[in-house]
Amino acid sequence: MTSLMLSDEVASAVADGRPVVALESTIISHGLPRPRNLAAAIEFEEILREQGVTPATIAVLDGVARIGLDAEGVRRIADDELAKASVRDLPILVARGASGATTVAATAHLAARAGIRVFATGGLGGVHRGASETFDESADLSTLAVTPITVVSAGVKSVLDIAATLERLETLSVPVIGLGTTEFPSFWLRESGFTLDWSVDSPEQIADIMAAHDALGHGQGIVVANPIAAEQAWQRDEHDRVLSVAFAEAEQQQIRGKAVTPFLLGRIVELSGGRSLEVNLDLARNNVAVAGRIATAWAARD
Ligand code: PSU
Ligand code: MN
Repeated sequence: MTSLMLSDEVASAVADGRPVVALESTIISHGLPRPRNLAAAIEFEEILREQGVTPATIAVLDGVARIGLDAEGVRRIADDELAKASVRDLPILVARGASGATTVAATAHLAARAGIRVFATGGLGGVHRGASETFDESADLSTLAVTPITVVSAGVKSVLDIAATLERLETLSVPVIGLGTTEFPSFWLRESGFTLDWSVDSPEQIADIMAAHDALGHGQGIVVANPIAAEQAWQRDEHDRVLSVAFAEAEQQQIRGKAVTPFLLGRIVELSGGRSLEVNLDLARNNVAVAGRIATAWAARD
């Protein structure tokens, strides 16, 4: 049974030690609206190719975990109604011959299995507000505790509990390193109010840390926090206004449990007149570009 398959392009890049960056499919299937999502998926790959980096977009298609998609595969993650797949869903999809869009957790797991060391996403999953009662914490965190991959993100959305997310990453011994910042970013904004212990200025320094991490026998992931450029960030007062309206509506309409985040995210795009989506696309592009530079620095070490 072929359960995991690398595209020819990704297989040869990994075998030759050339730079490769993994890309997730849940952000395409569930995180961005159609038809912008297909354009974004194609653009993310293009940003990497322009740097001489091989993109490896990951998804489960017809029971095969695919590392590197062809054009039809990319179209499917954007257009088809794919289930959101985290790590625990992978064996079920494979055994049934089914398809799914992989979360950060599932993408990181599969990428690491394929020998890929760098991964770009938009925002990480984390600890949800109210998690002390609901126990709702993304498997992104527990997976990064056991998966040796460097994930570039713009932090986590302010709809999550950022303080608790950072505490959990500390407990799980996952390093969080600011790139050009000493503050953990909050997705649409450069700031969150939470200071990071470590900050570097260059992709080469991240590659140095990855090498030291390996030399020490560490098997965790590394989170690189890459804030959106100041001129691209959402205006703070608009961000605060939209989020407070969205939270108030969720409360009034008694939205509960797993329905809360999709409700909030949908309302945030509507209430901002699409501005939050433009910021989302910009920060994702930036993360892909930075991941490409880290993968290039990493490949240059050998
Ligand atoms: N955060 C975002 N956009 C996203 C996601 C998170 O800003 O699209 C997606 C990612 O795929 C992430 C997943 O891995 O949501 C986390 O979902 P959960 O909380 O159900 O683990
Ligand atoms: Mn959850």
